[in-house]
Amino acid sequence: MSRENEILDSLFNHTIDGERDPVVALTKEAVTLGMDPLVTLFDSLIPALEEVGRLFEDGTYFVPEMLVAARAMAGAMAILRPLIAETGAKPVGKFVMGTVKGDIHDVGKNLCNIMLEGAGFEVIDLGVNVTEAAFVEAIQKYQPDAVGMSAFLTTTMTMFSPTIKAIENAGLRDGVKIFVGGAPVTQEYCDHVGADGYAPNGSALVRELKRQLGVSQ
Ligand code: B12
Repeated sequence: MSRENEILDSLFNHTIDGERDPVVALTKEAVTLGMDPLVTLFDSLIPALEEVGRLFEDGTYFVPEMLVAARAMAGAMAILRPLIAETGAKPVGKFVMGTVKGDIHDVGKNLCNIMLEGAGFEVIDLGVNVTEAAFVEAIQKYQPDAVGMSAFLTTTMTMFSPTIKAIENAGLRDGVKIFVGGAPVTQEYCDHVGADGYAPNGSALVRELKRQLGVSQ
């Protein structure tokens, strides 16, 4: 087996196991050897994270395993991201993401962002404690295909409704898909607040987003 193929295999396995140091080292070696960053991303890292998402969904993996895998992938992405931007690869879509006002939980949001970026979306992360006005401004400024709101408290998921109202009042609702998520959020609550989509985890978000935007899976 060529060294290139060995690297792709090892990257796949170390990412699934959440071993950030070897993932970073192998990614650097791939770059030094002149391997195409898109091949490294699409033939090894993304399939690994998809496998992690599958292991999570079937109950083999839990949040900690998913988090370390995502962190390992983030280490590789930090190296590859600028190189991929250089190749001029066209992102499949633009996504504005934020944790709603009053809420500072960001781990689930960040995990979604990495999954979205891994799937080829450009993500604009507004951070935590994001006001209705800040969501509206970001939609005006970045003109995303979709916006995501994360909430981890039953007291802050009540911010979805006024934020969606503010987006409607600014005349921006028709041009953007709105996704809601976070630990206490359900499909019923998504329907209740009039959002377009809910997903229980990052990989399900990517799947549902691609479906709604008509991007091939
Ligand atoms: C870590 C943690 C914290 C950390 C947050 C650190 C950080 N940087 O995020 C700290 C210590 C700061 C914290 C603070 C508080 N916390 Co807290 N926290 C947690 C804990 C243990 C884990 C949350 C987490 O990160 N999970 C890991 C991620 C990966 O979770 P996940 O749900 O699987 O994420 C996926 C989905 O949610 C989805 N998703 C997430 N966002 C989005 C967005 C979209 C658009 C979509 C589609 C999907 C999506 O995809 C994610 C990735 O796959 C939870 C327990 C729990 N069961 O959730 C409590 C929990 C959320 N916290 C709780 C509470 C009460 C608080 C505090 C009020 C405590 C206090 N008295 O101060 C404060 C509130 C601070 C604030 N104003 O926000 C309660 C909430 C109760 C409730 N139902 O309202 C929980 C449930 C704990 C409990 N059992 O009581 N917390």
